[in-house]
Amino acid sequence: MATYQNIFTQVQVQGPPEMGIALPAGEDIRIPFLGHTYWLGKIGQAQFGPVYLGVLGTISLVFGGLAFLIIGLNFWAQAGWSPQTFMRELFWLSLNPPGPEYGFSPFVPLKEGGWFILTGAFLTISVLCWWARTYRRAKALGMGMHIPWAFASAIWLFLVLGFIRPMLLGDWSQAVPYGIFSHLDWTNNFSLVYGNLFYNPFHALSIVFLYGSAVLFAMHGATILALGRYGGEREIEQITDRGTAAERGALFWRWVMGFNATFESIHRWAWWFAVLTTLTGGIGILLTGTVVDNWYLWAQEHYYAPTTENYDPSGAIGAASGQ
Ligand code: 07D
Repeated sequence: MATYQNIFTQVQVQGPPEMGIALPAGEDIRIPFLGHTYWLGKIGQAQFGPVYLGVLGTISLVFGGLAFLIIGLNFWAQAGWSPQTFMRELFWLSLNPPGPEYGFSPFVPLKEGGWFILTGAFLTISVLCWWARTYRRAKALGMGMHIPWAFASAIWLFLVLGFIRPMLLGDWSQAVPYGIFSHLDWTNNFSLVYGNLFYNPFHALSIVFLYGSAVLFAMHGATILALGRYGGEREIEQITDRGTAAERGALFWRWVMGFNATFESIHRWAWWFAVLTTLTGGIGILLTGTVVDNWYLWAQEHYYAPTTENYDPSGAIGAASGQ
């Protein structure tokens, strides 16, 4: 019976659910939410469950659900409790932070931004409990801590945007609103107010890692799929073998670009690129308005944005100096 499945697998085997390793008595609080679906099997494992929810998972879902509910009810109130208006205006509705007159006070009337603070607190509890859950489940399974630390990097950016930076500036109104278009407008506005975020080197780094992650993921995903006919998806087993899918993949990249990542190191490349996207991003946002007020002026001071002295759209200066 085939143990490994990939996108080319045409046969779906169904049997009694695979329960995974046995857990010590008293610790087995997995919810027997179990079954098989044909369509899940098309994109991954056909079996779903059992789900290990536990205390942290339950707290996380409750607080995440409350945050979602508060946002939804605020939207609904803004729509005058009309379902039609709610649906029509959904993308424009927004739960906004308190105005600057409230500073960073935790005591703000609910309708003036208090709901926003409460939502942020609940969402943060939810995200942090989910993080602790990834940590504890990874430990329980004897895994490395790569997933929790990567997730922590994303949470770092989330906290910088919604809590740490507003706290440092003593101003809730700096936080990102909860709304579809409103958070897009916030993002655009942030860039404009602080002199064009493109000139923030950490935003640039973050983009490098974001785009780099996409490229690495595409390269690696494509390589493994292309090696599927040789069992390439059995990645780790193949690291040291010669004449295998792994060796063909390595050879391909060495032939094409003179260098190949190993089957192990490609995952380190991908992990670091993904983690550095939000790590550098958080640094960039934290510096904005705290250390640097205008990235364009900052770039002029550091000789990589044109100043009135060296701005020369005609190219005449370069031509005169023989460049
Ligand atoms: C946001 C944080 C982790 C999220 C977590 C999830 C829940 C669910 C549930 C509500 C994604 C928690 C939430 C569990 C919620 C309920 C119920 C990760 C996040 C833990 N930019 N830009 C980036 C590009 C421009 C601006 C990053 C490109 C303009 C601002 C990235 C372009 C302007 C910020 C990036 C471009 C501008 C960013 C995000 C091109 C105006 C940020 C990385 C080609 C539009 C953020 C340093 C990421 C950042 C950010 C890319 C242009 C503004 C690299 C490609 C010039 C204000 N931009 N950007 O992974 O980190 O986010 O900046 O034009 O804050 Mg930018």
